[in-house]
Amino acid sequence: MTKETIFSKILNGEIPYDEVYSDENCLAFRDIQPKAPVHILIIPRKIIPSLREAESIDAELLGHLLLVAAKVATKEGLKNWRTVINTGADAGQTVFHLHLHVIGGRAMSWPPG
Ligand code: DGP
Repeated sequence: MTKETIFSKILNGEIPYDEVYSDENCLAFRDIQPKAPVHILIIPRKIIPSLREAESIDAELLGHLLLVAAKVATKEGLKNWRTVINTGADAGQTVFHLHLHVIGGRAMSWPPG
């Protein structure tokens, strides 16, 4: 069963977004609430609510998303960046369509809050 989210609406062209990269498997666009000078979201076109629901059949897709993260970060001129996947509400996930954050353009601390 697929559940509609704000990201499926973006994929369906129902709401506007600032595209950074697109291919047949994923879409990358700028986060509407950026936490750093560069904050890009990468989402698979396949609806997977979170990493928890990803399956072995998704292995190639998940690897592709990581390679796209590196591609868009490099395209943005970043040499250092953070790639984040929040999984579950307590981890900070608010949109239940699997997505990678690519965050960069400033120094970051560790651990995250
Ligand atoms: P997370 O908290 O990991 O589920 O990240 C969801 C991110 O999605 C959050 O940083 C804000 C962003 N976001 C929410 N709604 C929209 C939207 O309509 N457009 C864009 N571009 N980003 C959105």
